[in-house]
Amino acid sequence: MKIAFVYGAFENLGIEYLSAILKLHGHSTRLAFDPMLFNDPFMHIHSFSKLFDYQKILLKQILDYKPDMLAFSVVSSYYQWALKIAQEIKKYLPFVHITFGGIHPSAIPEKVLANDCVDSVVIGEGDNPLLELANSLGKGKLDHSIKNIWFKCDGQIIKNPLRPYIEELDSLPFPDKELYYDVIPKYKSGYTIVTRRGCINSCSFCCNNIWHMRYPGQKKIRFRSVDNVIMELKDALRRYNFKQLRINDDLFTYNADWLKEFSKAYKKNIGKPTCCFSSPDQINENVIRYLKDIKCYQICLGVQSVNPFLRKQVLNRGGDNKKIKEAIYLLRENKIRCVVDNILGIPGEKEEDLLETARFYNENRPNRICIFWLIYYPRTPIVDKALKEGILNDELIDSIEDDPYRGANTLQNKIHTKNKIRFHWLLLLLHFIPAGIYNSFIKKKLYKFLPLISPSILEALYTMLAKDRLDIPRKSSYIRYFPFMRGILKIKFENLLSKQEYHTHR
Ligand code: B12
Repeated sequence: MKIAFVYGAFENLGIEYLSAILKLHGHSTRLAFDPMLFNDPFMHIHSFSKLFDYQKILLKQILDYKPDMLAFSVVSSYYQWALKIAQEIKKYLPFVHITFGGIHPSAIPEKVLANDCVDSVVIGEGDNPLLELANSLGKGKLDHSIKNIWFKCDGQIIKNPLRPYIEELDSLPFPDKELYYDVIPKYKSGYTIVTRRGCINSCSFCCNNIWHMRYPGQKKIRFRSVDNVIMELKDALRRYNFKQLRINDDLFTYNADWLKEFSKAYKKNIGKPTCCFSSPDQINENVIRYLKDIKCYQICLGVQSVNPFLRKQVLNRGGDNKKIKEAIYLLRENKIRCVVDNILGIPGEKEEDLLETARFYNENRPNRICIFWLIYYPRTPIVDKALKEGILNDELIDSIEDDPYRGANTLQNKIHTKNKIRFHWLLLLLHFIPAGIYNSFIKKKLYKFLPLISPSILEALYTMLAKDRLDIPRKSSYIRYFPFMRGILKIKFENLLSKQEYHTHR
């Protein structure tokens, strides 16, 4: 069977795992990659995104490959994009099987399957279900009883139950990196890995809640063995000689015993700089020692809010401000860059809470403050909270399920009040203004004069250009710009020329 995975902008480990298991069982796979230039959640410039629009090229690539199955990995932000491609493909290849998997379809399978262009939806961990689907299609007779998959059959929806989680993560083949590197060779320099699946926390805005809901009573987190992770990394080092390692685990520092064993083995066998995600309450002297051993140059801490009420009661997160402060100082002392993630637009958040955030960071100054506007992802607990408080209504929930990202992070949004954009600017300005001046800026309420347009372009430029920030993992997503900009313009120019030639010949 020929299977084309369809995704955009970023490297996707989920797809790499799925491709690996399919290849291991004799299927062939290909990545249909849309670079989504100027059109991803970190940088959106409408006119530029139109100029570098890739959809027609992508469609042609898919049609040229002549796949037997199209597999879409769908995060909520790409749901509409995925539907559009699937609809177009169905016009040319009406019998190709199109399946949607990943977090968005796992949250709202009924809605996703209601689209004519979607033949099946895979819920939860997709490795074995997708393999069984490919095998069954390969035999020419679709098996409608595959666990984790919902199908449409004679006007009915077949809702198969989920199988348990894969207990032995070591039994999985290593992710198929070639799938991505064939398309974007530059991604080789930053190797991406997960050492576990799942997360122990249940933050109200986070999609890990979807997994907890789909797999009730099962372990929230499963670990690969240290040996297995090191084996993958040794192999990767030999093949790609990567320059740095990006660890995608939601809470990498969780489980100090595992971390201790890993750091020792990593130091001995791999020794490349790393970056990872964690939370302030996880950071202590011990953990720092292990992070130093794995040459961690940057850690991204989920703070989300420095207001204790919002953090605990609304976001369902632990930790206190003392701990956040300590984490920032400990990291600074040990020369590990500290990036803090914060959410703007939390239900119940007041102007004073935002000023408190600005004052807190002005005092403690982490290396980088990242701001994410709260996006209500389908079926996360914070949606229910917002519904109860009248922030959302049924109609808005419907629109969120169709396209949460467009609605929430832009100026046209109906959910967040526009004046909060000024606080986004205010927190961004902290990187450019000395502490004293910044303080009077707040005191004199000068932030009221900040513009009401999104600072995302400045943020992107800052990420790309500031020298000491060159290593931010996010920056890796900008690697794709140059080769694809050139490629797209070349194709568009050639098309234009061939059209002109056509006209003159006539
Ligand atoms: C690393 C990471 C990133 C990276 C790379 C993202 C990427 N691949 O596109 C970076 C830093 C760039 C990033 C950016 C963002 N991210 Co992010 N990210 C993650 C993180 C922490 C890990 C992803 C990962 O590697 N997982 C490991 C793999 C093995 O698991 P998996 O992807 O879930 O895949 C399995 C199943 O889902 C399923 N599956 C997946 N796809 C498919 C497809 C088919 C056909 C099948 C059958 C099965 C299947 O099978 C896979 C194997 O078992 C996740 C949280 C998480 N734990 O998943 C958030 C997460 C994916 N990100 C999230 C968000 C919101 C974002 C941003 C929008 C941030 C922002 N607010 O601006 C951006 C934009 C991302 C985008 N693509 O649109 C959300 C998505 C929520 C949603 N409903 O869409 C998540 C779930 C975190 C959360 N808050 O809940 N992110």
